[in-house]
Amino acid sequence: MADASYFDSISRLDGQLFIGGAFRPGEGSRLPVENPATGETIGHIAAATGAEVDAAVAAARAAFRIWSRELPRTRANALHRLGDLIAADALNMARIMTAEQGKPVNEAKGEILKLAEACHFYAEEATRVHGEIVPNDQPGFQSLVVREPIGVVGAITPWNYPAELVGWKLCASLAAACTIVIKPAEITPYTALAIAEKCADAGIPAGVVNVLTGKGSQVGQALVEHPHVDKIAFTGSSAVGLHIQQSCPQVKRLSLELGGNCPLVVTASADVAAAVKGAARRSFRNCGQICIAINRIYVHRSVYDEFVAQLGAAADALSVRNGLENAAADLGAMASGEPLAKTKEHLADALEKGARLIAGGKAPEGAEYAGGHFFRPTVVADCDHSMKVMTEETFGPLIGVAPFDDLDEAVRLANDTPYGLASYVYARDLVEIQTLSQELDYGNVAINNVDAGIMNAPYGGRKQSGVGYEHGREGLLEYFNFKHVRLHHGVGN
Ligand code: TAP
Repeated sequence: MADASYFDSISRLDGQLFIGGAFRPGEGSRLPVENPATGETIGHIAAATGAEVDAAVAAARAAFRIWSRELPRTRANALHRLGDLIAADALNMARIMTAEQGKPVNEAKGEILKLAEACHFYAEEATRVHGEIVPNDQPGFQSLVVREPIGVVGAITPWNYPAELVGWKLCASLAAACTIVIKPAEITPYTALAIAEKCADAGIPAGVVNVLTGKGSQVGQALVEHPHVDKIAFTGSSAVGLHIQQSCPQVKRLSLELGGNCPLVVTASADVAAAVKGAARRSFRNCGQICIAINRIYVHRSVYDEFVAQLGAAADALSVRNGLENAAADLGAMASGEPLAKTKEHLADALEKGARLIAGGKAPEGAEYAGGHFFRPTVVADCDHSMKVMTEETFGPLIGVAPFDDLDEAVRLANDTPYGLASYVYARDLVEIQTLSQELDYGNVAINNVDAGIMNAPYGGRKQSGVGYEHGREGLLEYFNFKHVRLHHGVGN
């Protein structure tokens, strides 16, 4: 039985909003939050009202005047304190996350510790925001390019990585001297509220960080439309991202980190065992509810049968358990009935169109699974692009596999999608590696590994996978305006 102290944290945060440096009970209606492994209601969030949205934005705007004048080192120190506090409470925060999201506690703890790392990374970056001096054509002039924080950021985040996807926006905002109003996903609000608690404990000044709970179509949309929100940093589906872009009534900075439909190409020269290990990890971790999950795999015909058999065995070997009770399970519950239903729909579609079921294909059996959203890791082979699993984002523990005969065909199939977030390659031949890294039309290409994102390199999509970057210097620059100061000093005239 898991330690239940996380439940006290959830009770303390129940129905609370974090505005102007203090928690307060929300005045709006209550929405239930479910443990996806059991179907039990673990608490309720407040649907923030229009007045509460205004109050949070006003608090962020007032705080911006002070925060943006702080020395970079002061903001860096605050971020370091935040990172230390989060790391120190990682297990409790992980259990909060598992209770609302379903991923096993060890995996959730890994995410919390990566959030702590992000705090420290952005703390260091805060002190390294440089401008530029640009040469002028006339003597006696100097052009300075100065970076100034954008202002108030509205951050809207999904449920699959409830800590990191909030954290990247929070840390970059704080490092850049912006202030932030966060609207986490309706089904995973407590992780964001727990982060707000840590911000208060770290002494981050009142109003710099605010958290509003509620529905995206109401609270999220209110931030998008708010005249005093200067930038929207959104992570979520391409459909909602497009809606935000189209419904934003003012000219406003937007970063949109959207959906994926990520391919893996396994060539004839690949280390097949390594490719199978990578595919199993990046297809099924977090139940495939990852924007950069491998959704579809193209394997050279010469190693196809071997790869399919090994991937099926690897999928069958993974454990699916209640992630609160079994911290080290490979997969927990899916976050809600919605991605589970889509997974089943994509599976039925593939089987109907002639795909071969290799592994999984159903929920695990037994009383432990009766109330939750569970599904076995599933592999289907002999797929083609008439099937949804090969052309749409599944966002579940389902992977489609297809053979290819030459590299041109692999590139064409891999790029045959409106998405452009991440792609993967297993190959040992240098020409194959160079060709694929050049030709794959994706923001991230991982070769002989499946960790496409690291904290100090830019992470972003192209095409319908979004605009803008998180991570790295590029991610931080998303939170600045550039100002050109052209000075006529007359020296050398
Ligand atoms: P969405 O349904 O798009 O929801 C994302 C967030 O937007 C939630 O907080 C949601 O609130 C809110 N929202 C919904 N309608 C809104 C509106 N009209 N105005 C403003 N906000 C609104 O995505 P999801 O199902 O939570 O997450 C899965 C998707 O996120 C996948 O497509 C995945 O690929 C993508 N994703 C992308 C990345 C990167 S880095 N590219 C990373 C992770 C996930 P509610 O929760 O209340 O609906």
